[in-house]
Amino acid sequence: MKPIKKILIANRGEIALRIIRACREMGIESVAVHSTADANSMAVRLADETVCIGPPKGRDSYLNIPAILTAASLTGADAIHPGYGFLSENAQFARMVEEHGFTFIGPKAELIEKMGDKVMAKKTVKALGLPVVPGSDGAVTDAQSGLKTATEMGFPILIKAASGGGGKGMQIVREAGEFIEAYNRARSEAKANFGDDTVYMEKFLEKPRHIEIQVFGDEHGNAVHLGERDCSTQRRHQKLVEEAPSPVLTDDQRQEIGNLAAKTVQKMGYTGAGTIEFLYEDGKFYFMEMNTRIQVEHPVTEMITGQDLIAEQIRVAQGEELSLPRTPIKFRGHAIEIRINAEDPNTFTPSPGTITQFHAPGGLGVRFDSAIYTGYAIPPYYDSMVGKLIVHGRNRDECIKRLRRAIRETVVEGIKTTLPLHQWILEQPEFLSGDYNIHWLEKKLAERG
Ligand code: MV4
Repeated sequence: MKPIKKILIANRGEIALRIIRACREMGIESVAVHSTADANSMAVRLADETVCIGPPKGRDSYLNIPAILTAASLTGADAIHPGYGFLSENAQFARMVEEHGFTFIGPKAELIEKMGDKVMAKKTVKALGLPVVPGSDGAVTDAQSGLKTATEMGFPILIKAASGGGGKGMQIVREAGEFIEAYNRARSEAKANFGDDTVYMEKFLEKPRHIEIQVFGDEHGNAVHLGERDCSTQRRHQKLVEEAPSPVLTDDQRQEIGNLAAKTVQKMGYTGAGTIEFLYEDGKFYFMEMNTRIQVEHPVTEMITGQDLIAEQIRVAQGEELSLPRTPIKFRGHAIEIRINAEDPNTFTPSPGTITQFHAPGGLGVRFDSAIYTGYAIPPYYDSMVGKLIVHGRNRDECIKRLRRAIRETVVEGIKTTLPLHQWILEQPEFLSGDYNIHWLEKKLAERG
């Protein structure tokens, strides 16, 4: 046991606030580091201590490892929470945090590294029993052997970057004649984007859903799953709506894939919060990636389980056993999260600026996680997400109605937001019936014009 008394939060925005809230409830002191652009942020107001770590640009501040470690030393923090994005899946950072004598609130650096390499990740989880998409079984190192494998597998196939993720550098190949060119393009894009031209190949699934399982492991060999989140409503690899439970899974399917995911986590010796992402098509799951961080959409799981996932991360990081009920965790009702971005709801052009009026929605089953306030100036340097509205109901229908009501109550003036887009999504018959896949929203938006 290494009790944590003070946590430095290496992040900004709503997740910094979320972590400060967990700290305060646990009697842990919080340190908010911030860029010069975030001096007036809510996290800076609410943290116990603050340290300015650099100029606005991410690479000079929230990605500035020496500045963050120095801030941790100066304030006497004993742990660092990386949030999501920024340094959260940087194995080198996790390693340096530990080498400097701080606790990294996340899994061991080796596992971050392993899951960051998509070829290695796939190999690892396949050996531990997770279903994977049929494919090249490792890297494709030359065009001719790649073409041979692809022809045996049958087209269409997808070429992915080993160091990729998030969809960058993927190439769909629909027939043999296109293969060589696509292969070379995939390699050079992978090199340009990630500094690594290793690629691998999979059978292309045409209409899958994105269903991910929330998992947790501790240092004592315990592991659990907390059910799934369906994140199929996305645009350009940005999730817009996340919900749990998935409208298409049965309880038996949930327990089967959930237990498989938890077993995998246990066998890997994975500690802390993680998410195992799957593609789901025709009743079957296929492993896609494992995220070794807390995710934006974690509140959806908190709403249906009643468990505080950030508090659990902190407990596990200080060496405690999981406090989450070991199987089976009780799931209650339905939850949906919408991401509110400071963007034009039609063109998706970023819309930073000053919020002249703000009123948060409320009432039964409504949660608003955001760091905005009236008079707050949204800096133009970071991600455009300014808040998340998460709603719980006894069932999906009640949840959707409550969400529509909560959106109508929300007032954000002075900037454009994606709130009207969400109200529109919640009127679409495909969304209402749950009959959507990862391509649905983009197709629907194109039809709308
Ligand atoms: C796929 C796929 C279809 N078949 N793999 C996109 C991001 C990266 N993490 C993996 N991705 C995909 N992999 C096979 N074999 C389709 C996608 C995909 C996707 C996946 C999840 C959410 C949104 C997506 C949008 C386009 C493509």
